Amino acid sequence: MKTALITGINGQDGSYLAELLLSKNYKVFGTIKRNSVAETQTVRLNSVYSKVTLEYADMTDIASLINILKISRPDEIYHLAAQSHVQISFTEPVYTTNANALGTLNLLEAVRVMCPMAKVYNAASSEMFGNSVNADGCQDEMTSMHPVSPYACSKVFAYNICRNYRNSYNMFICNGILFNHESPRRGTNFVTTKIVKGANEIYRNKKKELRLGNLYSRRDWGHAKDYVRAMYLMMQQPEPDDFVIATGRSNSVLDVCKYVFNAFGLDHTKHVIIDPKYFRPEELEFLKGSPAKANRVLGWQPEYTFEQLLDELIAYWKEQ
Ligand code: G4F
Repeated sequence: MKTALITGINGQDGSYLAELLLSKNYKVFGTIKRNSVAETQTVRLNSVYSKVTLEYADMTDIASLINILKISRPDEIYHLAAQSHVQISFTEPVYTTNANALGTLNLLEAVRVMCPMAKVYNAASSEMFGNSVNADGCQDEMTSMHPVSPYACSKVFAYNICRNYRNSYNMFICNGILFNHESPRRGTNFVTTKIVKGANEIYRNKKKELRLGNLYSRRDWGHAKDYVRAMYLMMQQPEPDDFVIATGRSNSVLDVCKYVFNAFGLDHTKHVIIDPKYFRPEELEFLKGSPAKANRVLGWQPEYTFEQLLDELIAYWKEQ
């Protein structure tokens, strides 16, 4: 039986990954960050709560990381914990950098000293590319990185320090450069869920409008379930490497609005209001990933289309 440790197990990806690893007979440990409302912290883990071992840990506190490594003795570490909201990273740039950049270094140092044979997956991000795009209109593993937010800068540091530790200490560390991925477990302040939840409230006459920021930015949206499968596959390779995980399709925020409002029988032009409050000081305009390397090396393909993903979100929020 293999043992896995998931940092940030109570997030969207952590919860799906825990389910996947348990189905493969792993013993699963996970870290959660203490917050003042403990009751709601583990709702995403309802289906696996009794089967995983949870410990408080904080990426900014290396002692807590040493503690969980000592308790769990993992074969595989999936490092997902982060301050993951791009706009909030402009409001809390120092915390974001401490948690995401130095937090990753804390983990690598703890692993290097305590269990250097453990494999490490690092949650890198398509945000790292900023507005750089290849001539073919995609981003891939070779695309240069020009981050445009404190979040993205912190992820570039984490990505690079992972490569540095891999090369310097011969550790098994891979970076998953994941493009946007969503699900019914996505937080309500990310745009897909905000739109579906908002349209549902308008449909039920609870609200009249939905206030959004930039409708013209484009993202490559996939389903979190497909993306955690890619994380697992990376960790089963003979050699550590970095992989872009994406669908190869780009849609605008406006496309999401049109599809979702239409599914509720609503006209988005009557309800969506542009509110500068949600504009970012610097915006990443266009993401479209090329998953060619992941297709070729990992045999990974997404199972959900953009429309199937939105249909699942709509069905979920209609039930709430
Ligand atoms: O849903 P978002 O907040 O996701 P964003 O910023 O692309 O980041 C997500 O994906 C990254 C991978 O590419 C992850 F690394 C990161 O952790 C996170 O999971 O925003 C998507 C787009 C942006 O262009 C934003 O400006 O939607 C635009 N948008 C327009 N109105 C809005 C809103 N975003 C949010 N959150 N809220 C709005 O009202």
